[in-house]
Amino acid sequence: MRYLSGGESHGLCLTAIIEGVPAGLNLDAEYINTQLKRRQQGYGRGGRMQIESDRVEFISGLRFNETIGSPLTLQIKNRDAENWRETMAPEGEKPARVEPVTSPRPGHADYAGGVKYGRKDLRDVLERSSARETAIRVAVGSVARRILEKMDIHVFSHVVSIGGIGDETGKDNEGGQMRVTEPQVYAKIESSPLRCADAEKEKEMIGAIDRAKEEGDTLGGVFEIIVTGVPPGLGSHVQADRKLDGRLAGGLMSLQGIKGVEIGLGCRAAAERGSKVHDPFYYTDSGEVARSTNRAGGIEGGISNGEPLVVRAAMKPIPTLATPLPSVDLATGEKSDAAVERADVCAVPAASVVGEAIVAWELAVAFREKIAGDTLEEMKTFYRAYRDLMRH
Ligand code: EPS
Repeated sequence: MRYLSGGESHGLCLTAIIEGVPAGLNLDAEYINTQLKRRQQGYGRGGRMQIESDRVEFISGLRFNETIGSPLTLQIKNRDAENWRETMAPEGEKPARVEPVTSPRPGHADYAGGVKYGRKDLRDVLERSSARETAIRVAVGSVARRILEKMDIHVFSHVVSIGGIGDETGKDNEGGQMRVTEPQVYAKIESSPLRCADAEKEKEMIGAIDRAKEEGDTLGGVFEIIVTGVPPGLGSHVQADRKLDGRLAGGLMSLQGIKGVEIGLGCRAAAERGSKVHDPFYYTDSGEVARSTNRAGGIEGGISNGEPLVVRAAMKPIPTLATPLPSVDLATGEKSDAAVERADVCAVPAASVVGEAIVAWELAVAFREKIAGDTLEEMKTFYRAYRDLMRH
């Protein structure tokens, strides 16, 4: 499976073409829209989310709510495009009243992208580098999530910390993180404005977001993705680009603002002895191979090992500051303040939903490599056969 997307933040729409989705997968817009809505939530988001109400349209590949094997084309309209018609016109002369963006924001793609593509108006860069693009990634990830659900694989996420204020739920990797997937705990996370299971910590986080906003500043944080039902054998140790941990980390690092990815114990493993890092094996009473801990986070040697997948990603604070950092004006050669665009104060809860979509995509791609098939029916049959073989 592969996909490409296109679309600017204030252009007409975001579009993606996915190839390789099995035929016979049941899909409807509501399923994807529910995920798009989850991405739009979260305390600390900016004005754009009041304008948008993201909804997917199927342009090709779906007939009577079933995939037909041909490329699946998805589209999300930008409602805000109406207000940017003149600034974002694909054709014609640039009107004089359309001001160029010439002072790059430290931390954004503005400067490096402007140099790379030779753009004097940095809007040409920021329109595509904007996290608006994550809306279409969630739509694409929803298709992947649908495939995984059919295989009884389920993706969860929650926010672990914001601005250094932490929620300790499950940080131990001794199995504690699995509490997150319990229905009553996950219901709390889904209804929480910060996707946080700990109500006390959440209050502190909200206070920190309010203070950052008052001061024209922004906040980052850490989210965790947990996937249950992952079979052993996805990814491979035999070649660098087939390793599942590398692919998940690459996918998550490609999300705007992500500066670090950890699998299982992650960086904490470096400070511990081997006996406190690796997960002992044992046989259950019914003779199945089991592990007493899951510090590896479900991956060993670049291959899923049958334990739940546990991945954490660290997001830096959003680079658009209402109280701007010092910058330079590339048009005049003078010092200036960085450009100020409307933006979020904190988007970690939204990023955790996008993280789910990215992990779902990477896992579904790895799953399709292992369990191929042009139809969902074939996939189910092949998967059953693989599971049977594993038992012998
Ligand atoms: C976003 C839409 C954007 C930003 C945000 C994410 O819309 P606008 O620029 O019109 O406000 O709010 O992106 C950023 C903060 C960024 O720096 O890229 C969205 O749909 O999630």
